[in-house]
Amino acid sequence: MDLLPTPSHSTAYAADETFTLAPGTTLEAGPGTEGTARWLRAAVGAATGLPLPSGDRSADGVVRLAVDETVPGGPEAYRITVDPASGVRITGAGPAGVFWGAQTFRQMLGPDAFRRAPLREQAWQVPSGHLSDAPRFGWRGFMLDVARHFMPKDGVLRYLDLMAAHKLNVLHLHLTDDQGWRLEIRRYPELTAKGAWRERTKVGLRESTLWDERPHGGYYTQDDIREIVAYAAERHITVVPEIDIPGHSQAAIAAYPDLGNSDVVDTAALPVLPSWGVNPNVLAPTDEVLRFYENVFTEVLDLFPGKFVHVGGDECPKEQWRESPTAQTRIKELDLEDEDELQSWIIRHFDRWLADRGRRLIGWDEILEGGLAPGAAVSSWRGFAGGIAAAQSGHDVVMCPESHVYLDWRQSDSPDEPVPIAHVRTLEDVYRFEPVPAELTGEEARRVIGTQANLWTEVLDSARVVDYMAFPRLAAFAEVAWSELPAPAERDWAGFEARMTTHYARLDALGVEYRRPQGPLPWQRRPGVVGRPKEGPPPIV
Ligand code: TNX
Repeated sequence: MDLLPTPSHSTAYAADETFTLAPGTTLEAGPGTEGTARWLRAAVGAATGLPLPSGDRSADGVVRLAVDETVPGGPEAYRITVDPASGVRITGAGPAGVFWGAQTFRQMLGPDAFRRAPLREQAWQVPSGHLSDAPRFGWRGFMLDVARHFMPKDGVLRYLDLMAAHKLNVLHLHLTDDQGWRLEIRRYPELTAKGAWRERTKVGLRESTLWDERPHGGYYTQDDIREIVAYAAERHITVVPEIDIPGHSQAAIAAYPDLGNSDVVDTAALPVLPSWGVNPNVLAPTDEVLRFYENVFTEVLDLFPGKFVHVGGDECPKEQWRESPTAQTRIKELDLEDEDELQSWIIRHFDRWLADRGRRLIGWDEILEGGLAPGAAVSSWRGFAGGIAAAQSGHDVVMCPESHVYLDWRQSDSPDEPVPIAHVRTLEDVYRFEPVPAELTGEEARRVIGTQANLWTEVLDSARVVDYMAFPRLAAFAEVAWSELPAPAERDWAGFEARMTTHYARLDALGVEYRRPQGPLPWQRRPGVVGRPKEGPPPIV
């Protein structure tokens, strides 16, 4: 069946006995499984042309969905039993488990079950037997940077479907950055009127002299976000919004110049940034700026019901604060040691502010500098060190080291890779990624609540290029996040590659423009666009 991610527990199938779905096959949806029943009718129904009407008995067999809390392995665990005569039973420990079971069931039906209409008359068969499965991690994340290049709403919904097919359950949306603000905030309309648009765009990275002279931009209205969040929830995916502070904020400053360090630079002259890199124009550490962002986060909380809110915190150069009389006065008033503590003071402020509202702060590992806010969780991106330190001091960690799961890094050392940046990270490298470092033991290791693959889009200017960089590596990542795999060196890479043959057929049926094993197709190359390839193995910080 070539399931991907591979089930964590047992599978036992009889090769020669199958259950065949037929026009009379009914769907019986127990309490708590209504959402999965809707998904099955919409997705599997479309692919097979079978109506799957409601009913608990049928001569053509029944697909039964049920929640049973005694299924071991946590709320996302599930079991599937297929009997040649009576049909299919998908039992989840909770509603999410039923949904992941339905995803497995679609894989069992074959790659054509991933299309949106039947190709021809065919027998929809699943092998009889029993399967039991549960995820290794509760946070199986994918971060999409919609700030550098905007991805219209439809593209995000499509990615939610792709995530669901891979049993990924957290979509981290990087909504704001120097190059664009992508979320409608009612109270501050200029954030999108001005901050969502840039005049032109650097094509390639620093050394590049090429520009795309077309304006670029776009944003999600609050209704778009409600739709995205609801679509995700129906698929048991949580959307974690990121509003990046106090660095990576030039788009906000371009919209509201008082947010910047106007005693150091002429913030009124700052555009939405058309190029890339770590940027000195950061927020001013004033009460007005805190109030502004409290108001922004108030609307964010209203839109995103999930527990975690990401406040960024990465790459905040401190030069302007060092020069700014306002910032220096603040440091003295608060009796702080230095500018790092000033950043930490801002993050702590929002940690408390979010906690008071029943939420939890998560930020990039720089939030460890100058003292980590109590209760905060850390996205460990500069290697594993930040995550290890955070876990050892009792903070929750999402492991997403750039050295392993930054999907904007090039996939081979061929000059044909479109915009070859950073180090080579192959499909096999991702497959051999281990999110829990050996240094962590017992209680500390349990602080690693999950893992995430991050896709930054400086050089990914369309959904087609996003597909190319995300896939197939996101499939390998999904297996790392879901399945109980042996230590990296012992992982069955050949077996994974063999299963990928079937999985490529699923991705083809889904219309994903993944990178082929033999490399980019001619139209996927971008000759002349300058990247920043780096030699040697990636740094393990
Ligand atoms: C670092 S990861 C960044 C991003 C860039 C990325 C490019 C992180 C928190 N900051 O702003 O897009 O590298 O790989």
